[in-house]
Amino acid sequence: MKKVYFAGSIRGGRADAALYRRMIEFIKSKAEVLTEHVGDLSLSALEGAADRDAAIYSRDTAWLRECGLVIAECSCPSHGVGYELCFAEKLGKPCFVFYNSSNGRLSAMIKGDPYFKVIPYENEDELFEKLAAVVE
Ligand code: 6IA
Repeated sequence: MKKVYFAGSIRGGRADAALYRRMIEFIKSKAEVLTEHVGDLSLSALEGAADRDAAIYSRDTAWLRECGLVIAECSCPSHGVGYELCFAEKLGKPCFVFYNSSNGRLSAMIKGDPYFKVIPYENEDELFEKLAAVVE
């Protein structure tokens, strides 16, 4: 079974958390998701203790090494997701970057990097159709 690292904004803002959860549930019907907590609606976006952040960094980078591919939802800008994409690129992991082209703004540093498979969508039907093509 494919192992998916799903990336979505946490401290960058939780406006799309319910969408992340729907995407994660969908991916889980076809693959293993290592980062289910990204879709946890109760996850706090508050600053955490430095030692906790160090543990998160070390666990997430281990999962990035372990995964077979990265799926990122980038409509809500996030430093962490940008970092994860760059880290995954350096590891040679396939990276699929979704963003809502009607109301999202994607950084030129992601949109302009030919390594990333950038997948714009305008509504959820289109998003899930395109997501199915990635995980099938
Ligand atoms: O900069 P951001 O926080 O928006 O970065 C979000 C990305 O970093 C996600 O794709 C996660 O994989 C990773 N990440 C950030 N925070 C966490 C976390 N707990 N647990 C796991 N992965 C994380 C944060 C809890 C804290 C806010 C108290």
